[in-house]
Amino acid sequence: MTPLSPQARARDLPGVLATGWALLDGRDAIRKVWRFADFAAAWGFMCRVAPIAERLDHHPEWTNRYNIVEVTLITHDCGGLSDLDLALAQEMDRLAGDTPLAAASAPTSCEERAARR
Ligand code: H2B
Repeated sequence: MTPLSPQARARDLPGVLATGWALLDGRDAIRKVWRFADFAAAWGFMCRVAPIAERLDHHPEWTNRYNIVEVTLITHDCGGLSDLDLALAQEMDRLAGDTPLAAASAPTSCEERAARR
């Protein structure tokens, strides 16, 4: 896999960043944190992403903590961003729909859950 060319980077990256993906410091990668309604919604999202990652043969670095899914996309084979990261980012955005983003990766607390009941 070849890294994103400067031309592709200038053409394609801004649109991805506009949806809430952010470039990391010190690593040519993008990161996004979603805050789902609950664990089932977070896990369901990950289950829907998994076969797409397999089809692309491109796999996210991700963690789940209760309702939070934190994702970093990078192409390990080239040590930075490639077209595959942008393709996977778009698929993940499509599957996440209007799920809100989280500034930090703290899950919903007991208090917040209680307040919803
Ligand atoms: N995923 C990511 N994010 N980067 C890669 O370079 C990568 C991958 N390489 N998934 C694939 C698997 C490679 O290891 C296999 C052998 O095709």
